[in-house]
Amino acid sequence: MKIDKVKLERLKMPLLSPFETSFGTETEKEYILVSVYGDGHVGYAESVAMESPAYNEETIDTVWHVAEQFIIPQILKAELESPADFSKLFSWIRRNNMAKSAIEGALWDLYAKQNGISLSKALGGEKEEIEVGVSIGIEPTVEGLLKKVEGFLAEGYKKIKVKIKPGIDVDRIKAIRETFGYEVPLMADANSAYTLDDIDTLKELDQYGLIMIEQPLAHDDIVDHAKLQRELQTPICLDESIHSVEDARKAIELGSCKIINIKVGRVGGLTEAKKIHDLCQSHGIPVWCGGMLEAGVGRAHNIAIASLSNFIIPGDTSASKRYWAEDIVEPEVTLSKPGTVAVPKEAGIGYSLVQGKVDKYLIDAKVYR
Ligand code: OSB
Ligand code: MG
Repeated sequence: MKIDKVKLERLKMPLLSPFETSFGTETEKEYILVSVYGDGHVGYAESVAMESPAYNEETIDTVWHVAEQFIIPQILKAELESPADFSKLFSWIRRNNMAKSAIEGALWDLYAKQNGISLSKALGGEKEEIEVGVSIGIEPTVEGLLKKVEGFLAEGYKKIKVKIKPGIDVDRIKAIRETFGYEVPLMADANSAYTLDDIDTLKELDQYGLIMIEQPLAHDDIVDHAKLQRELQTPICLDESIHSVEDARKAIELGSCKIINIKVGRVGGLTEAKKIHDLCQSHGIPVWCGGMLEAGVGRAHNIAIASLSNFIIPGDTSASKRYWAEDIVEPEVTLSKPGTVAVPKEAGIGYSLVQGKVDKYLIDAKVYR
């Protein structure tokens, strides 16, 4: 693969409604769209880094910096056989996984297009459709939360994930169970908001038959999570703590979790995501694909990776209209039937960019040759 040109574009899109987590509230989404050009094709990817380093240490600006100064110059000179070689080439760069993933993902799309196969197929995906759920932020009121849950259940979403934080937790989960029953596939995501001192609250949550509790403890912990898992019936799922297949191996060995949320950006790219998928599969650990409020290009990548066979639990890849008045891709991401997204068969990510919409939300751009 010879790369002729790389383009970084910074977009800012308003969210339909604010999204609150234990670490902050988003009202609009800024992100970097990456285009890599080679052999007459263009590969796309979306960086999932946010404006502030609250979910992890990266930001939109650090991704731009690391991509511009270190990754793109080397990629323009390199002769890659396949995007699977990317991680070896850039193992000298410590972490900066979202920066790596943004470029690697675009190379995967380009590679699939050059070979006339879907990104799903290029990655070894087997499913023709994936089951999806929806992530709901911390709503100002219980009533507001119940309304949202009702609407998403009506759309057929196969998993309801609710954000929690200390003081806004048991009441929310209890209200959902009392209103909609125990059949609803329900989980909570704490985004690292608790410590082992909160064990009583976490044990209380244990009564509600949650499919899992996601990242209850510190973002960089796997030891306390192992202690907590021994005290809980509910499976713990790790998100923030897992940055690599090595992290996953250690967490599984320690018993820190029974489920892993794979986010391609957090782990440095599709190649590493697939390695984590394979490792978990060999240990009987189910995985699912998380989200970072992606627009269409990021969602397309999530759909492709979630087509691998051990993505057993519905992911957070809800339809475009969950967050956006209009998406920048065509077709928009929609549910092919309730709670289900069809995996595109077209070459690459299987979604096209609508240039007029990219331009509408564009706030910065730069081309590298
Ligand atoms: O922890 O999964 C998370 C959004 C931003 C940062 C972290 C997380 C999330 C979500 C939203 O839960 C998932 C989505 O709908 O994209
Ligand atoms: Mg999470």
